[in-house]
Amino acid sequence: MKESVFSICGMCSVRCPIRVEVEDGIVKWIEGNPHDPGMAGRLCAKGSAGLAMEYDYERPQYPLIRKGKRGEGTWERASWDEALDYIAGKLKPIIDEFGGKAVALSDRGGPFRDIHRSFLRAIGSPNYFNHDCTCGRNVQHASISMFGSGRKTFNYDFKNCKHLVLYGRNVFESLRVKAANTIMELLDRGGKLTYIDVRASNTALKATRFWMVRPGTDYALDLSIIHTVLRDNLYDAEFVNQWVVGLRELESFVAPYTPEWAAKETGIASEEIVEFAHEIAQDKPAVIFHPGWMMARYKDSFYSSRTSYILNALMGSFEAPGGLFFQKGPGDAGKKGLNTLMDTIPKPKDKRVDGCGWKYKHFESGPGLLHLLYPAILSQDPYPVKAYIVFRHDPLLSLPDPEAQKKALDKLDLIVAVDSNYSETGWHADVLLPSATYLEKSSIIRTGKGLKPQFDIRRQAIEPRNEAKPDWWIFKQLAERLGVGDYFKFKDMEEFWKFQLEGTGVTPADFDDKGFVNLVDAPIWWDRMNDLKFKTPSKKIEFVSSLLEENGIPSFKPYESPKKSDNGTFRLAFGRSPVHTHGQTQNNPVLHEIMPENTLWINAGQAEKLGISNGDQVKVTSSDGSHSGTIQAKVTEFIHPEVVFMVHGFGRKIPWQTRGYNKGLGDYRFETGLLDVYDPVGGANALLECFVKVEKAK
Ligand SMILES: Nc1nc2c(c(=O)[nH]1)N[C@H]1C(S)=C(S)[C@@H](COP(=O)(O)OP(=O)(O)OC[C@H]3O[C@@H](n4cnc5c(=O)[nH]c(N)nc54)[C@H](O)[C@@H]3O)O[C@H]1N2
Ligand SMILES: Nc1nc2c(c(=O)[nH]1)N[C@H]1C(S)=C(S)[C@@H](COP(=O)(O)OP(=O)(O)OC[C@H]3O[C@@H](n4cnc5c(=O)[nH]c(N)nc54)[C@H](O)[C@@H]3O)O[C@H]1N2
Ligand code: SF4
Ligand SMILES: [Mo]
Repeated sequence: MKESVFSICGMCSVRCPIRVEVEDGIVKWIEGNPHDPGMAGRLCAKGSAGLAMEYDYERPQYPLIRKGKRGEGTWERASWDEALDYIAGKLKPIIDEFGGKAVALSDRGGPFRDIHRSFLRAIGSPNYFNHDCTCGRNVQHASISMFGSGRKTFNYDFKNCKHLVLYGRNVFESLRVKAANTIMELLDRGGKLTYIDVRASNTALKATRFWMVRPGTDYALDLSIIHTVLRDNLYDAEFVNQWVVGLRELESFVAPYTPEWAAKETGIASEEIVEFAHEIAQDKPAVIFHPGWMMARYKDSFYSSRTSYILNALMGSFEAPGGLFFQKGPGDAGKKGLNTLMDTIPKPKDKRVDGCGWKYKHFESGPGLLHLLYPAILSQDPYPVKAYIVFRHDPLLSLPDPEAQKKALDKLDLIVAVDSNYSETGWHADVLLPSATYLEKSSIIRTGKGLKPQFDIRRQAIEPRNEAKPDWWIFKQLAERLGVGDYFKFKDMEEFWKFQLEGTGVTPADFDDKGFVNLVDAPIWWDRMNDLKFKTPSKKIEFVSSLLEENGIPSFKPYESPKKSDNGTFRLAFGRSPVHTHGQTQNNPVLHEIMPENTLWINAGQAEKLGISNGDQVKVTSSDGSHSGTIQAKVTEFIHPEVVFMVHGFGRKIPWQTRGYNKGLGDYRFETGLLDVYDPVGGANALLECFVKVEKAK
């Protein structure tokens, strides 16, 4: 029998809408949801490789309980009852003696969190974490400091944009299918793209203007652009007068940061900076400075992230066609939102173990900061944490310095991993539970915010293969075993959807035709001069931030030049390949074939000094000498001399993944000593404060 199922891709965290064709219980075809104009049937390579992932036998098939030492890879197959009883048997005495707060859980964030977060809440733990300390935290906190709400308050109207400015936001390789398509259209109709990176990525090749900056100097560049915009009166005065607090303070702060000064720091000619400032002023307000992620991985990236938001405000781009728009939810459409399980469970009274929200008032408490869990485990301050559940997250690969992490993790009585692949963290866990893949499970309904808010659905396409189980089932089972099953009364996802949709006027059957339900017909735009909803105390955009000032933190931070490197020592930069997702696809049969290993990009001049030719094997050593490995050199003019680059996620060490095993090098393994190096104001791990030695391999 043939079936067509609307669902949501799970090959990366973008979660694009898809249509899946199933014949006699086997997936035959996956494509972008044709009813969604942004997708129109299109999918990226990773999304298409969902088929290869699904039918790969080198992924967890049944529950495993560790027998040998942690990480050694000696496992015993268990039934679900055995595995769940084992976990509950360990968690119960921990909760009895130390309270629910002694259990921490981390995940990948995103829209499908209600059930496992409810589980954590039900056992009385405030210690929920996600991946964001390694991703968007500095930008998140920069946004909160200026607008009173996080980075996802806004989205980008690429469709009408006249000039898009990207700092290492490699849109054509680090993909979001819809955004990449719309930005291609922007270029086709003559819109401008200014791209700033330390190397020429594929996005640089398509850009109108490419600036190869010295690593870590985006802040200097932005300060000089702001300087020029204010000096030459290029900003949207009407918008700024209406909505901005702190313009005068900004003006005096940027006074010394001239384009001539910035040219020396960044390597970008001062005339080009001035020309650029005048160009964007002509295109305003249809200008977007995308704060991205990659200017946010240094020790002071919080402040550079703020400058990109400041530039958007100076251009008056908020709620202007072609600029940044407020993402509207069901409430803004006059509709009721989804019910959540979390709301039915009392909030734990204990404070977070990482200090977020109380010891560090400027850090949002929501997902906290995972890197602060490790010192708390070691010191037992403010209280002991004894168990860690890691769900759809691989911290040993995504946070710096796996060996340093293991020192803390090994103090725990229990580590449980729930994953649909073998992850580095799962391999080091005590129990590894095989999670159903996105094709094998239904997920909770998600709210899609935007100009036209909607609800969308991930529907199960096929039965789980082997013994995998959907995550909602796993957490419900654990809750029942721990005596809090009353909160999880739903029998299956169908029943949970009904609970979510109660009172909204929408039913699960409404998703049958297209996989989503629009809550409005026309896009919702607010009046940008009179009706913007900033959540700061002043209800304005706070260049001078009340949140920061109240916590004794300056709103503007003087520029400090990043550390220079030479003589065979380089800053190690990393990024994505369009055909891989972090560390989870290196063993995918198809994606492995397309890109089996990574290379080390090195500047041609530097390579010559070191006697390295294109294609040579080179030895890379971490700054403390504790880790090294060899990799093929890619010698190119198109990378800044102070930096070397490798695609993230390779160098996997799980022998059961025979294709990806030991192929290429893992950037994260070179980030030694960086687990506790983070931006003190933004909170994110300073992944780019990493230096390595490079030499020709013997
Ligand atoms: N050195 C270095 N570190 C980095 C980065 C870098 O480029 N270099 N990138 C950073 C960034 S931006 C991010 S976002 C983080 C990402 O770090 P992570 O969030 O850890 O990475 P992901 O690859 O998204 O996936 C985590 C795990 O989810 C599993 N998974 C996938 N689908 C499912 C599912 O349906 N169910 C379950 N249970 N599990 C599933 C995958 O197999 C994988 O093991 O890493 C950060 N860390
Ligand atoms: N194919 C694919 N797409 C993805 C993902 C994936 O795993 N695979 N992951 C998704 C996730 S979680 C995220 S967060 C996004 C990340 O999306 P991006 O941030 O756009 O992508 P990255 O590839 O991590 O990094 C982009 C660039 O930053 C540059 N860079 C390094 N240092 C500097 C600097 O000092 N200044 C500037 N201006 N640039 C610098 C690097 O050279 C690199 O080219 O991608 C998402 N999309
Ligand atoms: S970007 Fe590609 S892999 Fe990620 S969700 Fe979309 S289609 Fe899937
Ligand atoms: Mo990310």
